Amino acid sequence: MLTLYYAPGTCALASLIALEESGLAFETRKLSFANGEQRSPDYLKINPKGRVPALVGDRGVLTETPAILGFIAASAPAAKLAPLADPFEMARLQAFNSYLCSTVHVNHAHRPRGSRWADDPAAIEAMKAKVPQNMADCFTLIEDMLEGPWVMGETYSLADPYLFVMSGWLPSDGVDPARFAKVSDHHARMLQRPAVQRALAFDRG
Ligand SMILES: N[C@@H](CCC(=O)N[C@@H](CS)C(=O)NCC(=O)O)C(=O)O
Repeated sequence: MLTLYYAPGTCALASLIALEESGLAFETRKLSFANGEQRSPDYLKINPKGRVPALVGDRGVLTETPAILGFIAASAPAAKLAPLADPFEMARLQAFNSYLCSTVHVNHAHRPRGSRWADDPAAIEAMKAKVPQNMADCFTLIEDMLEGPWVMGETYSLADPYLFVMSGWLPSDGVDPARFAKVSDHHARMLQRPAVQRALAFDRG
């Protein structure tokens, strides 16, 4: 049995959707960021980074969304959530997810989590002011990359829930999603998927 450590409104939603899509048996543990549970001694024993998601299984703890998504896809080959047998396509998928993790998510975090990078309130405000531009630049690139209904083209993969989560942050980051027609279509298409609906019901529940 897998256990996903989760907090509502976070990037952990991508892993939750992936688990819902996979057919793997899993349970969830919700953390309250409002109560600082991600930094509680008990949770830090599971993930010393103090972040979600963390996925716990028989062999130990996995963190970092691209790694968790890759693990889920490889653990449920029948669900066809990644091009596991094609090294080049697999690398393309990982490149996309790595970009979301290392660049898009980090650009977003400069709005709610600027104190990670600076103590000076003026510097924190300056970082926040830059978020709409940085996010729009990222999504201009992503919009140009999208060539089909899904990130990988005709085939749904675990890049899709991850993009869905990041594009869902655009309004709160001061970017009008309507500027990106293909990204907006992708978001709407994702909302039709039962796995996404189940995950969102849990997120909001
Ligand atoms: N690189 C990590 C980032 C994880 C991360 O930053 N998660 C945020 C939620 S989106 C978090 O747990 N923040 C808690 C905090 O900063 O205290 C991943 O992709 O999984």
